[in-house]
Amino acid sequence: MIRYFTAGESHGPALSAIVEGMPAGIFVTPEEINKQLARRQQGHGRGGRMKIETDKAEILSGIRFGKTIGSPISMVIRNRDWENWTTTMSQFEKPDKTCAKITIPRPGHADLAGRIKYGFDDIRPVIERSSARETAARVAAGTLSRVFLKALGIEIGSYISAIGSAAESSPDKQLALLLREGAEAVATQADLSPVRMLQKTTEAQALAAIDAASERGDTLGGIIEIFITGVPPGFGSYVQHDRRLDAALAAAIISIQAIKGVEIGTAFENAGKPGSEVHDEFYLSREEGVFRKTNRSGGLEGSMSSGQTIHLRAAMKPISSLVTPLQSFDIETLQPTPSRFERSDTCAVPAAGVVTEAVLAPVIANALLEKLGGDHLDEIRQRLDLYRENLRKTFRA
Ligand code: EPS
Repeated sequence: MIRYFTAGESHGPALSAIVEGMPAGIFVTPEEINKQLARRQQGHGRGGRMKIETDKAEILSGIRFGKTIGSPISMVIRNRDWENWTTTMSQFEKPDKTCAKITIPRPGHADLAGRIKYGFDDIRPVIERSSARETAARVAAGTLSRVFLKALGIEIGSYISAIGSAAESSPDKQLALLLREGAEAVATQADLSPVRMLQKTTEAQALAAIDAASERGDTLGGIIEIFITGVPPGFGSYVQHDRRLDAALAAAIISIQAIKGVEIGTAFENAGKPGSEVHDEFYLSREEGVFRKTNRSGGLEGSMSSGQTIHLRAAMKPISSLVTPLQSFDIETLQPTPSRFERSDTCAVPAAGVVTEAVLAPVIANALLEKLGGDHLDEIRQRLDLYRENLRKTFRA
């Protein structure tokens, strides 16, 4: 069972992650982790922090001669910005008079609920840990599972289908062709766009929308399309609530900062249609065995993988730190006051797509380990090859 924890404040010395339960024998390079961290920093509409940081992971344990050894893997991502925050975020010195308390919560962020929960008289500690900065550590941690899955022919990729009102007309044949290569082909193609979109017309509309939002001191959210290819049928289980794969996948996505909606396949569209226009009917052929001509279920049936491409959709709310203030109040004076601006992004939807890929990898890796077990990549690969071989012989017309 793969588990991970992250630690670190946005403006503290560093972020860190500990990943427990990775099987042994997986080839890991800092370059692969740093490639994913670099992907997370991209995107038109990212804020000033991305000009300060060049996120890189320092691996401190769990790897020998380039391969995992089954023990916990710990990593650190230094915050270059820390040198500008050593007073405000001092660990042991007492706050000096230059360290102004934050007493005006940002509507939409963790500020007010966090202050109430912990009873702080200064909202700074809430801002620091609730920041989307933490997702850098999650990308580092999730990349280990991503590499493990890739070695077994399972790939994860995403692209952005909407930013603000700029939304693609419908997934076109380009997406189908990319998915035939594997989900990473979708991510690679999306990465060529400054907003990680596949359609040039939608990209142009999104770039204009982001610039217009920035001009008026506003922010934008959007929709992320996530795909997982190569997952055989039968991962997850319907027998207990905490073994349902769709629930675990949805929970991982919803746990990302600013993600407020998750959809499996075209669930909300399906909800408005009769079953006869929704359920993916079964067909048989000698070459493919059982196949379907549609995938409205998003590759998940009865909370198990169906063997089709897993397709999830995520809705990201517009970032909560606006240059143009919203109505707020001062928690000390209880006087109405405009919200304060905390440096941020105009739009971080492209980056959030990279984060969704990283947080889903451990979920799929755990579903694979639950189904097949194993402590070393070679042992697990043998078991998966046998499972796939048996599937190839099943339901052959
Ligand atoms: C982010 C780091 C943060 C924010 C942003 C994303 O850095 P800083 O607070 O120093 O500017 O820019 O965080 C948010 C959008 C948020 O709402 O918390 C990052 O590394 O992704």
